[in-house]
Amino acid sequence: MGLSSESTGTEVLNECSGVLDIHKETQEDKVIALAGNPNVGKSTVFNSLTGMKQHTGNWPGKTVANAQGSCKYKNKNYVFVDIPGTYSLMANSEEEEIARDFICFGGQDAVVVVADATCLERNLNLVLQTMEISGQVILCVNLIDEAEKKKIRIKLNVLQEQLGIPVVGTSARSGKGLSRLMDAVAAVTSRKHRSGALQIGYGKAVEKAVAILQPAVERGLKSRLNSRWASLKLLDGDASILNSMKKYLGYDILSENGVSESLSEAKELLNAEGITSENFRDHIVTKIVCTCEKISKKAVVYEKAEYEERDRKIDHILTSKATGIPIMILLLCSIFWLTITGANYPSELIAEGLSWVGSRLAGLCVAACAPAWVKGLLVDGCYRTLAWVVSVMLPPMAIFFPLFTLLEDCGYLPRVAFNMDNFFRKACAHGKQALTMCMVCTIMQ
Ligand SMILES: Nc1nc2c(ncn2[C@@H]2O[C@H](COP(=O)(O)OP(=O)(O)OP(=O)(O)O)[C@@H](O)[C@H]2O)c(=O)[nH]1
Ligand SMILES: [Mg+2]
Repeated sequence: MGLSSESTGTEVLNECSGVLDIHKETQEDKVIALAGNPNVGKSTVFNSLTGMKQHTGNWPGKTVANAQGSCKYKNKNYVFVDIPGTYSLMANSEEEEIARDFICFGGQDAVVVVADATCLERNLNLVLQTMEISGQVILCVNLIDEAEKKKIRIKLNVLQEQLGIPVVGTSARSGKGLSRLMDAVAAVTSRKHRSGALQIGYGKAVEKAVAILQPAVERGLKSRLNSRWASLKLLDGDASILNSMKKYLGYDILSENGVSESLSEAKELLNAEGITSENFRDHIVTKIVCTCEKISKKAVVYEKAEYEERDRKIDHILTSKATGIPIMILLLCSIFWLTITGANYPSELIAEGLSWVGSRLAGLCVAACAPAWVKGLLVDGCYRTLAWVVSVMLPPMAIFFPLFTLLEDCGYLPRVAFNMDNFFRKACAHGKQALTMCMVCTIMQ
């Protein structure tokens, strides 16, 4: 679905105004958060299940705020919340903070993490981090059709065994696997406690530090957030999650009985083991990444290794500093040139045709002895203005949008966002905005 008033207009803002506002029809409704990396098909899953019209497209960062919609399955009502794409829960941007805060404090009954089957290893990072917060996680391995094209086979049963959570393969665009996903959602939300989910071990020193801190944190949190995960965040000194905790819990966890003292003791222990505030996060991230790699090695089969190799080479050419930016400038300039100059010819033809129709209409007015003001209002005013707008606006749109869609379908737009990110960051913006800018420039020209 493209940009439309339903997907981007005020209705969406109204739906998303309260980050944690969930509109349940009855108390029995189950709330399901849809999380995942950017551009993996979360909104496509959401739209297919709820019949809503969230904006979808082949570039990252379309969903920037939570949106919700409901779906009935086997006589039960589920409220799905489509949250912005995020690569990790160590929030680095506002959308990532929204995603993390919803997973932490949204009070959902389950989280469906949507992952891209063509690059599962990278996506597992978020899956593992989400599992650290919530005990009710389902993994939806989407884009299975794309993976099949690339000769990538995902052993879903191995993945399920390794992670210890339900894993479902889907091709959301064609609706394949979505009923199995709903079965998994129904099963997870109908049982209260589950065990067997993988828990990452961070090594002796960190585990000892967590053991010191966790009991005090557990008492302070009163079961409102996973205490092990919160303890790791306190050890990390993540200011953003501390602020969110204050905001959503309504109190400062550090001022709760014994938390600050235990935190100092745990940090002392870590320092003695050579883990400082500077390298703590690296230590954690390394463990998570290594676990993703291990699981991915067992669960993903590349049946055609050279396919991946070819993709990597193309990617390198399209995103490296030396070739990526010149190719991008050349490609975008060619599209703009085609749009601007190419549109002149059909514009002239349409203008001529409509002007011919205009003179016939004027003749008709004279033949019908219509007063001069009627001819002036209808033909010279309304018709000619409309004819001018159509002949000037229609051809560039008819050229630009198909070309832009072509770039979108072949996956070039995320590369443009990547190439532009550095420049946009210097202007306190984000590379993803390059795409909206391209569209605005063309509409304005
Ligand atoms: N081939 C294929 N394409 C899919 C599938 N699911 C989604 N897509 C396409 O993938 C692109 C991204 O889908 P979205 O639903 O916008 O992804 P998202 O995760 O919501 O993206 P953000 O909101 O930007 O994080 C769109 O072009 C979809 O049509 C699928 O199963 N197969
Ligand atoms: Mg989306």
